[in-house]
Amino acid sequence: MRAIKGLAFDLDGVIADSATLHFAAWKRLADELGIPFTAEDNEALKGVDRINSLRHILKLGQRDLPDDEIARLAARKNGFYVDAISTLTADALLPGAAALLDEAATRGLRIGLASASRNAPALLERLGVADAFEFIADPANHLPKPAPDLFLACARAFGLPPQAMIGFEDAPAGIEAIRAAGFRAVGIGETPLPRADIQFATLADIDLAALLG
Ligand code: B16
Ligand code: MG
Repeated sequence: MRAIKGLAFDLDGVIADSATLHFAAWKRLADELGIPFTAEDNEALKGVDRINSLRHILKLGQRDLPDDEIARLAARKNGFYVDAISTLTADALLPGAAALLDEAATRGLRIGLASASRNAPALLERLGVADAFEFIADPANHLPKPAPDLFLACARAFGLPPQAMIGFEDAPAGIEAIRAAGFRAVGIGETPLPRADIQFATLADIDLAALLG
């Protein structure tokens, strides 16, 4: 087996405790539109990019809207979300995130971010971990998950083959993206991710030496 030399992390639900903030922002928009939207409905949106998330909610409400109205609503949701993250601090890091990033850096691993969120750079700054990431894949320039593109961009940036990379994800769409990229897929969170190679409840449960071995 080829040695692992690089890690690519999802952000919301893996590094940052921000998935609940995305849900709250979508819920507020759905309420305004009179579309019933539950935490269970929200599971299908995890890791899904902004416009496709909104299209999913509109489908739940059997609404068909013109593209300019969809763009306006997506911007409105983003305003709610940007407000919500504007006051976050390192307290919003998920358990084990800071320690794992530190240990990975100490071991000389390359560290990239493969998030669908266009707010990722701002959120990393708020969390105080922006400097831990050598590369941030830009979702504006890549196909959304479950396409492998965001993860492959990390491998390419590091000049590493997919077999030398591990991806970390909390969402089914993200696990599919990691698999399609040819990385090893580590699932994070309590919700079962049967397509992951291995799953941990949080990053704090990972023994990095064992995972690399
Ligand atoms: P934005 P991840 C994803 O981030 C979130 O899981 C998903 O809920 C969100 O819709 C998507 O980012 C887009 O975020 O609206 O901020 O561009 O999990 O891929 O880090
Ligand atoms: Mg996620």
